[in-house]
Amino acid sequence: MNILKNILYLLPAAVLCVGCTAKEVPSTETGAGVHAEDQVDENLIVVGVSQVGAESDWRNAHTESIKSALTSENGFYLIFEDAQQKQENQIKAVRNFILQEVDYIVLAPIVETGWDAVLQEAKDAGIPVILDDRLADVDEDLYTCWLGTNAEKEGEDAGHWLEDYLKDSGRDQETVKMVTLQGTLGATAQIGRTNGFSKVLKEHDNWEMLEMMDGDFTQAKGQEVMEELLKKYEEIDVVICENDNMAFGAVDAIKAAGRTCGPEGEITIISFDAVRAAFDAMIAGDINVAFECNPLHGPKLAEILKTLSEGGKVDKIQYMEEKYFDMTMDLESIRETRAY
Ligand code: GYE
Repeated sequence: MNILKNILYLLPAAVLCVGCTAKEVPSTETGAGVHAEDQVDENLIVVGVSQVGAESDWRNAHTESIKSALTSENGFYLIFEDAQQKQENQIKAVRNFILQEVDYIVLAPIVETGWDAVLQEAKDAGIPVILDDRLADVDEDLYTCWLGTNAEKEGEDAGHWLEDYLKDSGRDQETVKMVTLQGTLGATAQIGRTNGFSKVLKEHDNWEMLEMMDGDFTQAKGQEVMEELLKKYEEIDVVICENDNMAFGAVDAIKAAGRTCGPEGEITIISFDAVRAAFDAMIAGDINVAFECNPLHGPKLAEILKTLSEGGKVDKIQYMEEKYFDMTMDLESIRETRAY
């Protein structure tokens, strides 16, 4: 049976459904976008996804994974909005999804705070919200479930890795001076990695955290912040970079300052994500270790949406599986198996 369903969308941002039949897709959006109407197969699950931006390799892999899972062949009609790292754009996107009467909203909240009002609006409209990647600090009944990474565990694992590394190199009794390039302040991945590492830091009187600075998860900001820290502190033994892209920026800053890093250098670099370029950096001897953060959420997300649309229940919190990689492993072979 073909029933026409009205969905409102902004043409340039929408991933169009080609060759579908049925549901009508009109638009009411104001602003610069082109308004259009489209027909959507009534059987497709209409999903509005509000993505943070394109600030890192991880983020691009995450976007790709979602786009390739939520296709019309798989039973979805995807409306994808890139917020360009601005919370106000995400709030606008969610409000548009509500107007468009999508079946589900998937939100990767840039930071944890500031979502109460808009998520209440989604709830009032009867549209389930799935939080993906990062959490929102809201009442639990404002979202159906959360799929993401255990960033606190990643941070703690990094601390334990450093313990072992210093011990193996006979430096566990020395004073170790470190700095942290933090991700976007207030983002789940930042909060978790900082807190997780801090737990281990507190257990070591000889570990000295000189300063933590916001590098916004980008390579450019990571480099800028590292340049500043190198000028400020003569001795830095360890740099904790809360994602790979900031680590790449930090490596550039360290080299430009005539300093060395990696397993053979004076500064140990710890990173998170383990994207393919991080394997290159580890193989080149620039980064010591990368803690995996798996961005391939698409298939799991599709499974959650299918289950919900069939009236099934899903776990409230779902973590992605993750490992870590360092120079003691066969990085060249592992690199070949990496999907991102
Ligand atoms: O580590 C970073 C990205 O939220 C887990 O965001 C994600 C983080 C990821 O920009 O590279």
